[in-house]
Amino acid sequence: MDPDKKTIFSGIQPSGSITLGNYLGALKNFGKLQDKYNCYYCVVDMHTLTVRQDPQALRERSYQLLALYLACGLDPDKNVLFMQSHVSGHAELSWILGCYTYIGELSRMTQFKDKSQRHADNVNGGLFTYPVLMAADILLYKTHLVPIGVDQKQHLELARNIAERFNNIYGETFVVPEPFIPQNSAKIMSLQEPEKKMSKSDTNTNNFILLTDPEDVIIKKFKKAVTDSGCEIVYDEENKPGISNLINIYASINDISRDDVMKEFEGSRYGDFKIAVGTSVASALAPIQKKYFEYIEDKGYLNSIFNKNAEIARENANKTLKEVYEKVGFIVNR
Ligand code: ATP
Ligand code: LTN
Repeated sequence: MDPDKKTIFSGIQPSGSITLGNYLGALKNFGKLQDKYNCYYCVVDMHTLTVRQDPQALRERSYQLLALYLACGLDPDKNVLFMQSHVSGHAELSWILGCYTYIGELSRMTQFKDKSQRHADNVNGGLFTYPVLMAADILLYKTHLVPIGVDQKQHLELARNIAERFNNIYGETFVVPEPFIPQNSAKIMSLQEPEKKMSKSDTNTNNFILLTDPEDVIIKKFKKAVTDSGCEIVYDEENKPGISNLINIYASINDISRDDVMKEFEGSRYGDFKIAVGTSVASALAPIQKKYFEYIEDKGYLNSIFNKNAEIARENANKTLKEVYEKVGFIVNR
């Protein structure tokens, strides 16, 4: 770790197949930051247990996520790519931070309210304290910047509040992290129901594009995407959520602005625009898919990355934990 560089931490749950929303909202940005910052990108497996998981599928999806990190261009020598459960410090710090978090704060989290409605038969303690574990992930590495989609902003604000509260009591300990949220792709919406977020746990497969979807499936899903009345390709989130979402996707996948997209497609028909979006997405994903299918075959290599990086993460996590243990008054024996 270069002491002159600031630190980045982000995590994705291996709770399903990764969507275009995860890619444009988070993953695509990760690679851009690897030269300027010390970067930790975590497979946050412990978070997934807040919803029931099939053990074998969870293990497989954890490898798949690492293979995707690599396929998206994250260099394993420049980024600490690791599994949350390999570093016990995440759970240890989470316990401590939980004692500095109020039930009122956790009750206000919209993801908790949303997921406890969707999984009403399993509203467990982990689902409620989920944001504390997320705060521990981030604060453990004295993170400056957290690349996330806009749906995670509320959790990040809570992490900031916890860090400030702890620092006020015990003196400067944690860095108070800032969110890093992309402009055009902070919230990619569902293709069939553009008023809700594209989500990998959606039951309707036409709502999302998976990073591993073949080209014909991608184009078919975009052709079927719900658009709005009217015929102009203009950005208007409120009155034209479907077209606005497609404009965001096209802008973000091609690294251009919304205005550029509107200029390019001035006078075009919805149908032609949808095909152009599908083609752009498919061609951007093709090289990622090729690499992904190579990496996923090589479990030995994936395990070697997990093992090497768990050690690096552990070493840095331990430094923070030791400092925290001392500050709260434990007899340190680590
Ligand atoms: P689920 O859909 O099962 O609730 P998720 O995809 O929202 O899961 P994660 O896998 O943990 O949750 O998300 C990883 C990252 O992707 C987070 O930074 C999140 O903000 C971002 N993200 C998720 N969905 C979108 C989306 N539709 N648009 C932009 N960013 C997203
Ligand atoms: N809560 C996030 C995943 C997550 C995360 C993190 C993101 C867990 N720990 C730390 C950024 C930093 C989610 O559900 N998308």
